[in-house]
Amino acid sequence: MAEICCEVAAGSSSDRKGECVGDAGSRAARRRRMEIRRLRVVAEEASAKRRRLLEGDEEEDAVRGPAPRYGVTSVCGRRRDMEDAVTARPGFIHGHHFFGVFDGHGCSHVATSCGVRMHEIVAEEATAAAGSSVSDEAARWKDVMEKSYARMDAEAVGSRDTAGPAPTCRCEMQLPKCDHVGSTAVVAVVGPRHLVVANCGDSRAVLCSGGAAIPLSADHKPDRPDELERIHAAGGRVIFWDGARVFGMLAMSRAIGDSYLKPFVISDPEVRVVERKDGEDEFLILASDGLWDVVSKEVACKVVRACLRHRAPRGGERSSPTSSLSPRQSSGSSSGDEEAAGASDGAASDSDGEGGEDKACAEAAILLTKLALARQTADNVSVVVVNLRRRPRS
Ligand SMILES: [Mn+2]
Ligand SMILES: [Zn+2]
Repeated sequence: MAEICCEVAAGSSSDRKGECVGDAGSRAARRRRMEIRRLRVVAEEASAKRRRLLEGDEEEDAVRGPAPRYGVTSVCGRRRDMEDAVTARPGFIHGHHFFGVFDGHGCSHVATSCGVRMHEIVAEEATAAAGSSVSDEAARWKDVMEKSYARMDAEAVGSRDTAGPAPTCRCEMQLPKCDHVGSTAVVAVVGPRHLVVANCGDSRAVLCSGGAAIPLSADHKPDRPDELERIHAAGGRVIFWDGARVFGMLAMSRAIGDSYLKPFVISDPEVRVVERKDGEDEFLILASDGLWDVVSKEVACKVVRACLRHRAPRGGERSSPTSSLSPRQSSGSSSGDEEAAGASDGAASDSDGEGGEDKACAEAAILLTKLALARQTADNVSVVVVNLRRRPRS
């Protein structure tokens, strides 16, 4: 990893920068700067507290603690264009926390729209659903997510027709009809009792619980048997052209946007609602395929566990989070890691306070990203790590 030159740029609220510069043996191509955008999140606590998703708030308050600790990275990597977007909004509705990874294709603007809008839409739909007669929380969240994805898709497709700030994106050059643009969307809502994961496309959510790496999403690939059947039933075809692609074009069977491939490519999410298991649940990882193409969920969970373990207890001695990696993976990376960690000092709020952004989780996300880059991922890499261990109430 030492040969990777990466720049860790803190979020807009901070102008700190850190750099880990590769050794002299670096190839020019690898010297390309990789921006790690650490997204500083402003919790919208004030407005969120006024909203109520669930009934029986007093009871719910008993299991609500501070926002979970989390860390986020999103890097361009070896790609020419950055088309991923990520979102973290602790407290986006009362007692619930939103995380999302959006991996764009064709251009970045649909992923960017998802990053800006999805949590707002989900908050609106969840708030509206709070008054509904559906008592089953899993069914209610499924409905909320389905409505939210449909609205997000309509906005993404419709936004090209509406007036707005002049987009500066690449697909502007493909006008008049630029409908060959879309994005994956994997979204996690962490509630007091449940984890809700909605997915459309091939980004993934993995839960580490009881020492096991548990997938909470299943990729929408055109050759997945049920997806293939659905596409055929709609009159579509899947052609193998550098992998299975809908009409030989898109390598996924569901996405936000991509109106040119409707109704074969749909935006309906698959939704999983799982109960939280305190004592077993460790953390949640959301990431784009730039990570999962080169890092298995088991290895990813090992890396994150090592980072979180070495961070606890707070203020204690900490060894390198890379120490449990194989020599090849960790060789030469320690100085870079220290600088990356140092660079995050200003932006991360450590583990205390209400904020939720956390150094250990940020380190875990950065380390996973570096591992993907070291393993020659050809894609953008975006990673969100959410620590599911509850903090004691202050
Ligand atoms: Mn990707
Ligand atoms: Zn665009």
